[in-house]
Amino acid sequence: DGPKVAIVGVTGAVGQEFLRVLHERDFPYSDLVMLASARSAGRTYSFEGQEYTVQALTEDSFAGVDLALFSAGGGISKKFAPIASAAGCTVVDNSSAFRMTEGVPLVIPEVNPQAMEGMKYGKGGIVANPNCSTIIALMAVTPLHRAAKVKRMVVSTYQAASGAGQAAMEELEQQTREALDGKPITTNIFPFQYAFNLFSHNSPMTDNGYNEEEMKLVKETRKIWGQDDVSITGTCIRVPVMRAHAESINLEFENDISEEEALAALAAFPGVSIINDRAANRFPTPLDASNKDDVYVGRVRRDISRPDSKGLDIFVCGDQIKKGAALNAVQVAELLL
Ligand code: 2RA
Repeated sequence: DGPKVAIVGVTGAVGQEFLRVLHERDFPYSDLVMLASARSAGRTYSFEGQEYTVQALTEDSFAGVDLALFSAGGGISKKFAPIASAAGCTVVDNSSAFRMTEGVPLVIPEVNPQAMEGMKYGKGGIVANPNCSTIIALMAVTPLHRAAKVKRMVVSTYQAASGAGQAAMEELEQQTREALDGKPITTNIFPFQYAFNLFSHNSPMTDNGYNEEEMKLVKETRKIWGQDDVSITGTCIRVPVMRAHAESINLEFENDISEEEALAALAAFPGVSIINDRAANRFPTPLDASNKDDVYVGRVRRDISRPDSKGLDIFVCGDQIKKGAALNAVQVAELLL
């Protein structure tokens, strides 16, 4: 029978999505262990007809566990993923803790499964789940990259509240009600109004004027594609949308690529759906992508700012909690079976 699976951070938005995705994909676990902070220990969840009691995460939590899905923040991963790995438990880590660590594969299963070749559950090791905005961008851009080799990528993201956690989603809803009722706006998560507003991504600023979210796009793309010479820049923005990110992407290629070739490459790529109806002016929206597995791509058009056929503009929407986190991690776990 299958692996004994631990979920670290089970009470969070992604932790809860892990359960939904494990069920949807009929993941063949033999047993489940639900781990969270001491504060959450004792809470119970019923899952697939079984009652589970959340246990406090400790150094001994991984004895006999074959596979652990982590989504409890970088600090918890940094401390406990190596302990789990040393205990023979293979870790799929959704945090940023090990994404750029030499020797730790950073994997989107449809893009670079070969990076985790030979890894199996129960044998220890860590696989890093990329950042959500990276996953969503690369699900759309990789088929185009394979068709005509991306030379430069410019990404503008419109990121959902879910990326900032359950509390941010709740605050967005509360503020929207307050704004509509003309009541004072509650600002606990962000220092300004989020409802009917948008702002530069809340990740820390770095010394080159880019925030960490933008630098993740740059660094993770190069590692996942195994290509350091691709030029990448981005602007990440938080927008008042609940759980799906949208991204506007401009691409420059080494080789020619037509709109038809681009659409054919996208249509052939697993995990990508196309909404590109110019006649109806109908293209992907975050609500099309919410709670769906696929990443949705549209607005595929030749970049008219170039004199050649080496430029495209596209627009992408993907569910941040699902393909941006929990689904991708469970698909990685399926490669460990
Ligand atoms: C965000 N990428 O959307 C983060 C979530 N991991 O803020």
